[in-house]
Amino acid sequence: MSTDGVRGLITIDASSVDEMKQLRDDFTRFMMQYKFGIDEVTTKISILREEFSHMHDYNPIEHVSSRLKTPESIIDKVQRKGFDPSFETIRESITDIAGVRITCSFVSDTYRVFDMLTSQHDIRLVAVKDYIKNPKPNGYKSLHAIVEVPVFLSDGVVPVLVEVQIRTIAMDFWASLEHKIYYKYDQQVPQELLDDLREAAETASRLDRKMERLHDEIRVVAQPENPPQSRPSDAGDAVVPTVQAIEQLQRFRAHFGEV
Ligand code: 0O2
Repeated sequence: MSTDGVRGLITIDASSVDEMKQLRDDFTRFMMQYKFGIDEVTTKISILREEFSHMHDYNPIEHVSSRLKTPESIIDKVQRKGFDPSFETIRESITDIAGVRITCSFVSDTYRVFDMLTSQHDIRLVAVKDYIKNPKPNGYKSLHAIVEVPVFLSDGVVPVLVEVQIRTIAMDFWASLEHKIYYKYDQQVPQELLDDLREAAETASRLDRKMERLHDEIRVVAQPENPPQSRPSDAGDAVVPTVQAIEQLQRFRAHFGEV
């Protein structure tokens, strides 16, 4: 080994190692709470999605994705914003550690899903930013909600903040392209491209309005006598009783009434 290499080594005493281990465990526990917060919210959304499909023969949710901010990017944000690096301060001031994105077909669905989710009694609505009604100057549209959900751990319950973004397919398409362009140009996007993006956002909004109008018209005109059953999952299929099961239940009830 070269002497340069030896000189480069840092001596870490036992108490520092213990301190690092403790910090790693605390940080892992902190991150896990947000992961469970995401699990709670995505489970709620899956239930709403499946129940709505069965009861209304219509699915307002196209796609759901989630992301957990990495520990590195949390620390970056803490440094950038000059926050105190304690877990308590991070918990209070960084509200997008856990993120869930819901993509809907139509604008009205975004508000419907928002209402269905935020009206649940164990969800606390902390903040709302309605960039659909009030788009950002660059054309960005989305409905943002910070919600607090209870996460039940072995030693108690922890309230966890989750950022929920709800938008249409068109808004999502625009936002992911804009995000890529922003990074490609290292945030120095040429004015011409910014103008094109703004125009594309207006085109996306027009498309959203047109698709919703068409959808409303189709629903009024085509009310099939036997609408096809939606099939969200294999397990979902099992909840719809067969004709035989219904007849059996009717016979049983009639017999029960006679006894
Ligand atoms: P990522 O990787 O998607 O999480 P904050 O910056 O979070 O402290 P802010 O800006 O008040 O606070 O929050 P806001 O306005 O609710 O926006 C937060 C998130 O919304 C962003 O997270 C993006 O996901 C999305 N967003 C907001 N504005 C835009 C936009 O103009 N274009 C696109 N493509 N997305 C946007 P992050 O952390 O930036 O990114």
